Amino acid sequence: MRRGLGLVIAIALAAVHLPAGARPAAAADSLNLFGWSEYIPQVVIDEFTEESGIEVNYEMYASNEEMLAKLFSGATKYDLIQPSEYVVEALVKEGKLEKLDKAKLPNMKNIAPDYFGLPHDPQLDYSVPYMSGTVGVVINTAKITDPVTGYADVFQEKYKGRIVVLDDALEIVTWALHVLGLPPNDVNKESLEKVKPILQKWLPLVKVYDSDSPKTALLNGDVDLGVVWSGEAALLYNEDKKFKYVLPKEGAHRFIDNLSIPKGAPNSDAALKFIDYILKPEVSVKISAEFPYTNPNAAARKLLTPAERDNPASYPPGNPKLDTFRDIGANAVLVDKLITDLKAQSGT
Ligand code: SPD
Repeated sequence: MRRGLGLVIAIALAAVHLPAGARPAAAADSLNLFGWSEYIPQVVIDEFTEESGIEVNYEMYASNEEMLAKLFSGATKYDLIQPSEYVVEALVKEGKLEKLDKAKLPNMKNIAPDYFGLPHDPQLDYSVPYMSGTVGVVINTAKITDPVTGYADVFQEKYKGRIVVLDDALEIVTWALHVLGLPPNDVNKESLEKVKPILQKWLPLVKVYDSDSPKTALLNGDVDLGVVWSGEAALLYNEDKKFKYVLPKEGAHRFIDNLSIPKGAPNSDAALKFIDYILKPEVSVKISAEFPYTNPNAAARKLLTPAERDNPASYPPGNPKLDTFRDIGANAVLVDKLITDLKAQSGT
């Protein structure tokens, strides 16, 4: 294993407490799916099982790093994972993903052309886009009346204890990079030194860290603004139009979460069947209905309701062209350490 990903995995492993003993081997007609929380509707899984006879064991995670740690611990042999683009890039480099048998994925024709040719997997040989999205600012406009147009507006002393943010070290670091006018992939020892004083001011203002369901603290009124996944903001907007989503003026990025088969997956055929199943437009729209991220399936997009298509968090007006994260190799360890240390210092 090369140094970059090896270190990422090492840091991730150190953070995870594994259950004693490995799990029993999966039955032949089963699928061990390891995906993001709040992302794959149960109805989609149930209907897949009904149609295919394949039982799905679904485990969830809240960050790419958590997923990598469990994947490489070997405690469970996963058949299907849901890595973001920069993790696909790292896993491909390391030879850790199965090449997809496209003959078994006829519904790949539904993927929109702009998801091809991207640096992490230009021909989609190892990954199939599941959903994409942005990370931005959400504001409860019934409570916050001053304009909030970016990160610097969120992290103000007057909002101390009223802020929710994603519990994701890389995300947080890139927000401070943007404020400094640095590109989000410019992550190294020097740039981390530069963002440190900014983050030292920001983190003590945060009330809630939540990557699973940051909308909950906003809906409950525990906080009034935050920096969250676009799909979470879209759900808030559906609930109440007082929740406004803004792409930060300092800069934002687009993420693409994918389905990929880890090397040596015991049930890779079942995994391919699941991928092709969710690529059916009538299935894909069910995912959009429950988790309104940006749907990369062009055929499914045609089936969205006008309200779904007009949700500004799911489909930002003007369709801004945003960069995606790249694999930052061993610098991921520095990112993790910086945020862990700063959180400890700030008592959050
Ligand atoms: N609840 C699903 C959230 C998925 C967010 N994935 C984005 C990763 C960005 N680095």
